[in-house]
Amino acid sequence: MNPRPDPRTDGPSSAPSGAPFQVPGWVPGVHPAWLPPSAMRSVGRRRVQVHGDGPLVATVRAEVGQAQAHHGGAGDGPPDLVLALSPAEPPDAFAVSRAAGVTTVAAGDGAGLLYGLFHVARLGEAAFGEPFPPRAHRPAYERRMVQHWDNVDVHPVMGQVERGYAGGSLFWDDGALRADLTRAAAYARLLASVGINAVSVNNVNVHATEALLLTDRLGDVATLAEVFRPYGIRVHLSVSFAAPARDLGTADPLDPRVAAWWALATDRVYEAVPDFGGYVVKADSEGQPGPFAYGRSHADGANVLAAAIAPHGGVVHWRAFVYNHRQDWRDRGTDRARAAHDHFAPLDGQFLDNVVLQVKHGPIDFQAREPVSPVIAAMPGTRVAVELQVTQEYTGQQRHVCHLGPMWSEVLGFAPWGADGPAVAGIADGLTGVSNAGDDPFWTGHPLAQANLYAFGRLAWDPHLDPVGVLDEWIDLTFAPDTTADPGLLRGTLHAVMDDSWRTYERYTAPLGIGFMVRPGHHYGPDVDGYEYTPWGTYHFADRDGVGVDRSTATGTGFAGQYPPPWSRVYGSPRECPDELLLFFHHVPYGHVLHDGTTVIQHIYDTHFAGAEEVARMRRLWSRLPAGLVDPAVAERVAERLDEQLRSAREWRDQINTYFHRKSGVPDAHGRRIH
Ligand code: GCW
Repeated sequence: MNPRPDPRTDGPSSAPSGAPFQVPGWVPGVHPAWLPPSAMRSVGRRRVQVHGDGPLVATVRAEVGQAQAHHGGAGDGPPDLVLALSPAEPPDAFAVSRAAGVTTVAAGDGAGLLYGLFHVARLGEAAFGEPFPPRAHRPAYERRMVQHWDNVDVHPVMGQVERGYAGGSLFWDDGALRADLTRAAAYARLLASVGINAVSVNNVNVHATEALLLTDRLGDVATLAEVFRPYGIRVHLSVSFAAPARDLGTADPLDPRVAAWWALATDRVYEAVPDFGGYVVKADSEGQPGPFAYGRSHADGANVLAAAIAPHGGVVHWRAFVYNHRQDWRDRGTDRARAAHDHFAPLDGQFLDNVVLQVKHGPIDFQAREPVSPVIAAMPGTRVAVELQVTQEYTGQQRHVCHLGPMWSEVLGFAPWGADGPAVAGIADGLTGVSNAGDDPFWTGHPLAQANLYAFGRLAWDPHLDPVGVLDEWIDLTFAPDTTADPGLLRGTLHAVMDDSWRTYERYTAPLGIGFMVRPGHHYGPDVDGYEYTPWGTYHFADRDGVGVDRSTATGTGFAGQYPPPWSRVYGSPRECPDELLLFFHHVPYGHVLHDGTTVIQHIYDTHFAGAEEVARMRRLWSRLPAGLVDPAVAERVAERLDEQLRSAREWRDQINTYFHRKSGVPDAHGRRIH
């Protein structure tokens, strides 16, 4: 083994004082998520050698030391596990092998060594069994990013964390950086253990106080960077496109004074945070300022920031979530789904190399069912990151179990040019996920929602992973089933409750891809017409004859034509369109027959009865877990949330069924109770 310096992370040291790095401890009263002491047991029981230098290697040493202190190590003698830097591996990557009783992790740099260590933890005892040849592990994407919609000040409507369902922010508390960042440090460790290497620490809606992070409050950003650095995570900042206007009275991206302003501001950022990751920008979107105010394009807008940050090696995540949120509901020609493609596809090739266009996975807004955004396939000359919403704004707000791994895996596996062409996973340059974590004792409100954060990280590392396998990893680490009285029952119950929970959620909420039907504002619970006559562009157009949005090219808004073939044809035809997206693409009569032979109206009734029943079953299964099989605090929190999920699922069922029964006058073929 030939240890070499760690080029990517040999920058600011993790321990400026020279004190050895301390692994963040378990915080009393806080659930350890997927890294309880037992998760590191296979490592901690063994003799381990760590070779190499650099801040992240120091973190690996500290992790090994802590695990051994906890599990007794294995005394003197030849090593069972060798973790070493190796010039043969690229940055972030590692290879793991086992021969002659020694398991070896050879990593390209300190980050790779850290990921290799957590990989061994995931393997558990299997890492120390039969010999196996080197297996290479390389992340699919250079940047695997979690974004926070955390406000510094408590926002009068959105609170401390916009769309946060897990208590307060891990970073900010009522206007100030938290004095105690112990939880943030433990969070960094959790994220790194699944391969996350970038985090943005404030909301994309940048309000007055948050705008100061870029300038007057850089010290706060530097402090957070110190917390994340030992785990190889770079800090990014959401900034306001209008930031220069405070000094210059303009933010026109083509004004040289504006370019100079960004260059100077960015130099100062890097003085404070030498490994700063970059900017995240929501421009011309839902009231945020942007280049349109100056008659400039989004390429002009993104490039002025990108040029300022390029010399420092930073990136700009520029969001494609640009649409008219003040449209007239009477105007059937305007289609929100079209907006991102209309705005961005013509700009392909015009963005600087360090701009990453960040595209929500669907064309509308993180609904439980949407087609994959056509923007992803339309920008071959642009770096694109797919944005996923780990926080469950539209998927039950962490009161409902809704395991999102299977949905994300479908998105990542979608092949825009048909089965012979590449899939989203291969087209994208990165994944970003809006975090679901906060200062709640379970991190995510619903303890089972931890699995969504886990799955996001794992899919950002390898988008081809099987979501059921990922859930098993999470179960093994979090619950250590093998140490319980009935491993099969525990694992089986978790799978039964979680595996299909996204489809269950879909069944009892808005039908056949139509989306929304949520209560306006907070977006929890049903309200079929809640958004129907609003300016937000999210309509279902139900009348006595039928429901759905005609987005075909032949007779509708033409959105289906934004896809390449075969999807432009498939989505454009009510006959070929997949059932689950029928109402997203077509307005059809209630009697329209789906591929499975049922009518649309009967499908609505059937799925809503079935979805609510499925939740009742989930709740029953959970209540049958014998006491002691899971931590009582977890058992109780999950039980409470399942009670609420059942109440809410029945509310959804009854409102949706009643609404469509009254509209259509068509009775349920099975004569079930509709109100
Ligand atoms: O889903 C919507 C949310 C907004 C959010 C916006 C966005 C941060 O309702 O709260 O704002 O998307 O993604 O910018």
